[in-house]
Amino acid sequence: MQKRALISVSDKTGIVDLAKQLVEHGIEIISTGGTKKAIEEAGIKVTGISEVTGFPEILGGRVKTLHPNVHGGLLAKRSEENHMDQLQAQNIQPIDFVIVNLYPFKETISKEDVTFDDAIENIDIGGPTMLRSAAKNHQDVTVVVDPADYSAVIEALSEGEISLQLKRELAAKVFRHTAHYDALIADYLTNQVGEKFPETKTLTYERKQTLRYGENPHQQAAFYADALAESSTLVMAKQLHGKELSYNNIQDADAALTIVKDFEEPAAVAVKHMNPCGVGIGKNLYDAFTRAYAADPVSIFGGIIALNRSVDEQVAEKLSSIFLEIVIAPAFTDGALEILTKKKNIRLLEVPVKLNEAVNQVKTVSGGMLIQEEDRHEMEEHDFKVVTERSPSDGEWGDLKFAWKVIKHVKSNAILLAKDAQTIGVGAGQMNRVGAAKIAIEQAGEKAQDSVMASDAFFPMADTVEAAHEAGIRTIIQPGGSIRDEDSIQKCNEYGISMVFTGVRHFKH
Ligand code: 93A
Repeated sequence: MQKRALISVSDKTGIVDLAKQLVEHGIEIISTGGTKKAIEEAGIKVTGISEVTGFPEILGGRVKTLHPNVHGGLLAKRSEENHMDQLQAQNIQPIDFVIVNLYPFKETISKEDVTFDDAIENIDIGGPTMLRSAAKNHQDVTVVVDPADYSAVIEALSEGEISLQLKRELAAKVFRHTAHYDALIADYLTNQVGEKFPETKTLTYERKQTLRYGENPHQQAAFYADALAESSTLVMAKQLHGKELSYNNIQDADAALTIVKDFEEPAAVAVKHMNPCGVGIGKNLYDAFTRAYAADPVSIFGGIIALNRSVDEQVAEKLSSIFLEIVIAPAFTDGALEILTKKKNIRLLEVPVKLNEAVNQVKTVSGGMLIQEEDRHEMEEHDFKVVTERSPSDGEWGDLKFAWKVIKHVKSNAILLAKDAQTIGVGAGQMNRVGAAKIAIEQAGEKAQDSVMASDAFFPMADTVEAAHEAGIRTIIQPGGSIRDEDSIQKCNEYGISMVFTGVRHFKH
């Protein structure tokens, strides 16, 4: 029987070549309007879809292939006599190949000036329907959704027959593709009607990169991007220089970017193993980075740096004097690039540093996942409550608020010391609070004197105040809310320490 291929594609890449090869194998081509035109222009004979359906394309193309003559031809099982008899009775011919790619929905909604009507018009109905019919009946129909697979199909044809294995792989790809396509539409419409996380979120991720390995070389890994990610997110960052990002790089870079986004004033953040090891703010970027560096000149080695202003030559010189894995910034001047790209191994990422919409954080647990909004809590002035006899000085208030901003990015249990717009000690990820305090104090050394202390959660007992006092710390910020709060307040009063309660905690596990 005459074999037939239905070709209907929005992305016409490689389609003429494919059609030519199919014709050479004696296959008849059937096409929809635009596709037919493109193939005919190359001098290849094409049967119009209307000749198959006996129906014109109507509603401006909304209905062109949605017809039993098409879907009967796709869904009939060739091995089932009854199916074939019915085709014959209705004068329907089987279709053996389907080559379809869909209306460019994602490209359309990614345009800045997209209208709602444009988006809706780019929801493909007939295309996915053909793809799904053909994929369901892949035993008898070869279905190709990805132009990258054209050559494999032609090669198989030339060798005689398309194996069931290949047909099944192509069918699986189709269902992955249409599932993703629909999820994207669902996400878009959900956003449009303002229904938000968490009940309505469909998770629409696309593989961005297969990674060389995961956290360790014996773990396989890949990097997926939210299909609707905003331009200010890490997945959208442009890499200007350096080797491919690794799994650990991506996590650390994201941590650094997330912290630096919290600041409006010039800020610099150094991250190691997902925790900030130095954060500084200043009157300009150089000033801010100098502080972030001075915060912990040891840990910054091999670190990841995020900055919220354009990197100039002066900052670049300073950066290039240290061994760094990654520098992230909204821009680099030409002079800065010239300096930094002399270093072969440094990775430079350019991404707009601005607050994007709250991101949903996804974490897997065995057999499932957890999803939550990012911790974006911001304090109002009147939410800070002084609970001690002493009040912080003006200078201390500045450092307290700075420390409170940074602490929410430190893994719990977390204690952070700050002085003069820079972190000076970070105790992260400890199993008890006083342990975290001891680490932060030890790291700060003499600088702990007259610094401020922030704690991500309340003090279960007064031992952390005790440790603060011994180090010469003059003021503390913490959520409060422990049944033993009074013990800590009393101790502070005894030592002349001021303490501020925020009423909000910032666990980060
Ligand atoms: O508007 S549709 O949803 N209705 C249809 O019946 C239909 N059939 C194919 N879109 C339909 N298509 C799509 O048209 C295909 O998925 C393909 O993307 C596009 C090709 O149109 P043309 O050949 O006119 O360029």
